[in-house]
Amino acid sequence: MLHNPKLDKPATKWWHAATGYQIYPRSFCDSNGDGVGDIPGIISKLDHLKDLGIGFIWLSPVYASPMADNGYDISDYRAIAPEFGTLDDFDRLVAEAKARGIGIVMDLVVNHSSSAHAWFQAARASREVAEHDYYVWRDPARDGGPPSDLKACFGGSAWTFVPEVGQYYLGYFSPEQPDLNWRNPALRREIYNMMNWWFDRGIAGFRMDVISLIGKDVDAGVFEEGPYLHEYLQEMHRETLAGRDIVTVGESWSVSRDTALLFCGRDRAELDMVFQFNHIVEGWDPLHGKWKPKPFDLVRFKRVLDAWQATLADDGWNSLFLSNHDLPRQVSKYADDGTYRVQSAKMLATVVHLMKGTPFIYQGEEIGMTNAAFTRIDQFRDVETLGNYADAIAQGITPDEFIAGANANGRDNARTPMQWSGGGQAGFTDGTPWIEVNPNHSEINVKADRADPDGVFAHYRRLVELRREHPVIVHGRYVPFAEDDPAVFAYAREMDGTKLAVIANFTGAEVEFEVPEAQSGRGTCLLANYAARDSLDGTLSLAPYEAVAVLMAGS
Ligand code: TEU
Ligand code: CA
Repeated sequence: MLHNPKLDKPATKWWHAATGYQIYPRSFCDSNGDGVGDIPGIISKLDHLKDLGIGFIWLSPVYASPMADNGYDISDYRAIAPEFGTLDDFDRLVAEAKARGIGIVMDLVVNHSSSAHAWFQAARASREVAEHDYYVWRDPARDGGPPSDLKACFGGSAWTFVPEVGQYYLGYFSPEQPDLNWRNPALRREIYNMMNWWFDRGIAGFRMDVISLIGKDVDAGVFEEGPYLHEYLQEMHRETLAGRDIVTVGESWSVSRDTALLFCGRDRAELDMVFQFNHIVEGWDPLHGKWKPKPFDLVRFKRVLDAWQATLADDGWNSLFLSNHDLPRQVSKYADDGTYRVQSAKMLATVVHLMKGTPFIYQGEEIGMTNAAFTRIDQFRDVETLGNYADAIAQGITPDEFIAGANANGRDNARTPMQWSGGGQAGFTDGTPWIEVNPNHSEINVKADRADPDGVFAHYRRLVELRREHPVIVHGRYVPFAEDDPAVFAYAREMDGTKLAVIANFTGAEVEFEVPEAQSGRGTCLLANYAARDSLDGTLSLAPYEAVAVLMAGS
């Protein structure tokens, strides 16, 4: 075979062996009793994260914002929201994290700004100013109505009329989040300068919000992965990312196995990884989406994750996650948040963290936090839930039906306050929290879990440590087995004669599992959520949600 220099093994980067941790600042820790989490609160909890062993924090947006979408609507890209703190607090966070070996990865939200951004305020007042073209404007339809019937993600029309200029602007998510016009080179320059300004403050990278939308062709109706996307990402790379020892993760709800390497292939000079959602959307109703989840199907779920492992086996890099601030709590969604909460939270973590890629822990996941169980619509806070509620009621869905869907899959599940202790308001705040704490904090909290040597935290800490200790976890080839087993998730990782086998029972029942001949053997148990096993041979009787990782001998 001809030697292709592009396919040489890339240098190992710090983030290959690191574990990420996502903080949703509003819900993490409130230092001043106003009910809203803040940066000084985060600093006060850095030792918790150091103990966990993580390499970097993905910090959801802390920029100045009217908080229509909790910071995913930025009104000043170079300022910190006063309710979260000051720029000094932010610099202190970077320094204090760095002193603990932790990088700060910021959230880059540049598909849209807030409607309160100075650019938009200028843009909406006149067609003559340069900023007008920073946004996406279209003339009214003949009847004066919106240019198309495009719906906004958070309910209502995606088009909003501004009488001052006689035009509609695009707000793909909501009217408070006008889309930026990436076709305008001056706008792109502004964004690159802003990114470099943050890099100069010492950040470790960016998570890029809905980045696959920036190359849209509005008139052609192509929004996701539009014709200009990769041109812009390559320009962004040249202008800001090149030569820096940082990490980038692009969020994309559309990226597929066919397009993943366009973002993160090593010859592309674009991004390091993508957050893809194929395994998440697999569990949604094809017609009614997230509000009507389908029953969990392990075989299909494995098929999606196995396929992504195969696609990015030799080029690109996977991000590994089941949870974030937009998703339900994983122990509630994929496992058992009742009787087997602790065992099943550990099982999920084992399966995810021992795959090839960079794992992300969402705040509270490391103690097995569960979904909220709201009963009234006024308990919800999320713009998506509330916006879709109005639309759903108008379509004849009953409030109870809607609330059931929101409890199963709504975003507020992940946004109830971090449960630090069993005390009042879970130790999150001395005041009244912006969203109710989960009443189960009396039982599920950091203090109690960490005091237990068999707690969920101890298991996560071990997983994070194992990744640093064993190159086979970072680089080994992923080899799934028993792919058609409806109850067990099983795979091996292999490298230079070393083999790690992972076997996990995804059900609340005892399961008999026949170890395939090729995977049989004895070794050292690296991790288990029941008694250690060192022999994988013949028929294993797996306890409910049992998970085991064995480093095979002779390897
Ligand atoms: O999310 C992208 C996005 O498309 C979500 O709205 C997603 O479809 C939804 O949450 C699934 O239920 C990103 C951010 O992660 C999210 O918090 C923001 O609201 C959104 O972009 C707009 O910035
Ligand atoms: Ca506060």
